[in-house]
Amino acid sequence: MENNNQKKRMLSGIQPSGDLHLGNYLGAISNWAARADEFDNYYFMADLHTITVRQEPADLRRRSLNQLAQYIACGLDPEKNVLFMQSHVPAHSQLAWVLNCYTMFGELSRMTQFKDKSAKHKDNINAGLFTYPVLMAADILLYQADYVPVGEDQKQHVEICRDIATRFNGIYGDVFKIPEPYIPKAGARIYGLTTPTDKMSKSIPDGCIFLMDTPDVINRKFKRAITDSDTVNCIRYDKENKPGVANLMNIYSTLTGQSFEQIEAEFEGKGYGAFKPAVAEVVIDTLTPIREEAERLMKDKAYLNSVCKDGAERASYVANKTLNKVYKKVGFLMPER
Ligand code: ATP
Ligand code: LTN
Repeated sequence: MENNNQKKRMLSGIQPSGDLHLGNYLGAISNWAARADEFDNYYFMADLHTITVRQEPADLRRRSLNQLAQYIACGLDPEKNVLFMQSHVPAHSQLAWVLNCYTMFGELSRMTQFKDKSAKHKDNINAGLFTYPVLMAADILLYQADYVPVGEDQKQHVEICRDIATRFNGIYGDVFKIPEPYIPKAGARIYGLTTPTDKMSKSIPDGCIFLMDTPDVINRKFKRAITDSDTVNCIRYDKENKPGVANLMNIYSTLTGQSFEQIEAEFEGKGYGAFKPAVAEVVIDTLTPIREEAERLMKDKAYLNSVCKDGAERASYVANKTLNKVYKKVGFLMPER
């Protein structure tokens, strides 16, 4: 379980299956960037996971590189974080195969994401969609990660990873570090602006604020945000009866650091007409510098490619050490050198 560095290790990834949005930023990426000095950090584009749903190859390639530019623009400095493409480190696929043989059909059948995605993509319920959590476990365990910073919806995947690692360690000794999910207190689940009881997701673009949205688009989306189903036009945190307002308050609170009580006091006597533009404004203030920096980086393909190359080398070094250990433990004959 080597990690000679004294710092604890953080690792996470996002699928380049669409453009990054405010949910990804508040639930995941902003927490990665905020902790860069404290931890030893590995972040990747989960492109292998992305093909569990059919993709247009040219789009996938473009989005993978754009996502890297957006990671950097969100504050992930490639000097302080190992940034890489999952498919550039073959050990991910190699360990996933081994772990497939230590994961049970029953436990994979219970995964919420599998149930949701197979309901959504009825014509393509492929084996990759089913074994998605095993590849994710390989991603995490290869790096002996201590913490996996993700939004709440990914907690179940980190839990099955812990179960697989514990099972494997039970047979072969301490091969894998058992990771912990690292879920932010604020922003763990941002809901869609037009569907405030479902998580904000790229699949409902009208209610989703993308990192690359311009101020005009952001203003328009907030203007159309659903506020509540009762008729009382006041700013009060009531998740049950006013989920739309609660979601806007959560976004505002996460970005400004104000508590719900402070927000209620600030908007006392004012209605949604004042609150919605105020939320839009703090979102625009946060996202504008990110968008501008990402646009600049997206034009510099040579730089992005050099970050990928360096990241893949540094990641492979760590990943291959774990993979070799696993290969020895399970009894594979090591090739003569
Ligand atoms: P999909 O639309 O396919 O479900 P997504 O856009 O929700 O995807 P993922 O790739 O599933 O994004 O998630 C990437 C990371 O962002 C994960 O750590 C996830 O927990 C986090 N995340 C995604 N959506 C939200 C959200 N609405 N609120 C908080 N965190 C989120
Ligand atoms: N399933 C994750 C993406 C992901 C991931 C990982 C996250 C793939 N491998 C390893 C953390 C650690 C999602 O965000 N949808």
